[in-house]
Amino acid sequence: MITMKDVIKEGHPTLRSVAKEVEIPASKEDKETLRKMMEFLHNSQNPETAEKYGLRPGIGLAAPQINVNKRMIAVLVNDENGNLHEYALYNPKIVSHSVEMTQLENGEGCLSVDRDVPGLVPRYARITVQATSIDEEEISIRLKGLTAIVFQHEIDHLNGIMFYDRIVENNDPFKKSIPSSFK
Ligand code: 4LI
Ligand code: NI
Repeated sequence: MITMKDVIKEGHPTLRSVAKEVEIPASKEDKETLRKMMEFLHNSQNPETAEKYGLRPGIGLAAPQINVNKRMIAVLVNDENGNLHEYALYNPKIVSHSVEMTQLENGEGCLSVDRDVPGLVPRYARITVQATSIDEEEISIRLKGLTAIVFQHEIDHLNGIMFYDRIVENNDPFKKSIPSSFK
């Protein structure tokens, strides 16, 4: 199973490189890696397993964060409306997005960053993502709010981008934002 010692931290060159496309059909190894990434998110959100293995809670994980330089992400999030979104994907791509932007009111955290980085991260309010699911179905999904933010954060990892690269000082304080009470 994946634990925090498998999660590489800022400064590691893999976090700054562009990850490679996964060839479909995926190898058994790639599928197993993706399955373990989703298992990590479940374990990290379960108080018992998180405590037992010392896991920091996360709602998204990208393969480069475990030093696998391939385009795979896992997202497990209970959104601000209480709906569960569980996605394990190969080669996710944002194919369209809103003009409207949003942000997490309390900023973003990352399992690869062991410090609090203050500041707001502007994100598209709505995105459409095309990808191959872990079951190898071509999917197209429309996402908004917190789920859309997590996807953008994870897809950024596939392109060597960290959330703090996008922090802006002059942010519109009246912009609609996602409150920190989403859990
Ligand atoms: C416990 C059990 C306050 C500070 C509020 C915690 C189960 C920050 C928010 C969680 C912040 C769960 C989260 C992300 C933020 C902050 C990620 C708690 C886990 C909130 C997820 C990828 C950014 C995602 C909302 C610096 C590890 N997650 N909080 N950002 N939660 N969590 N991100 N921001 N300020 N990061 O971190 O998984 S997108 Cl589910
Ligand atoms: Ni991250």
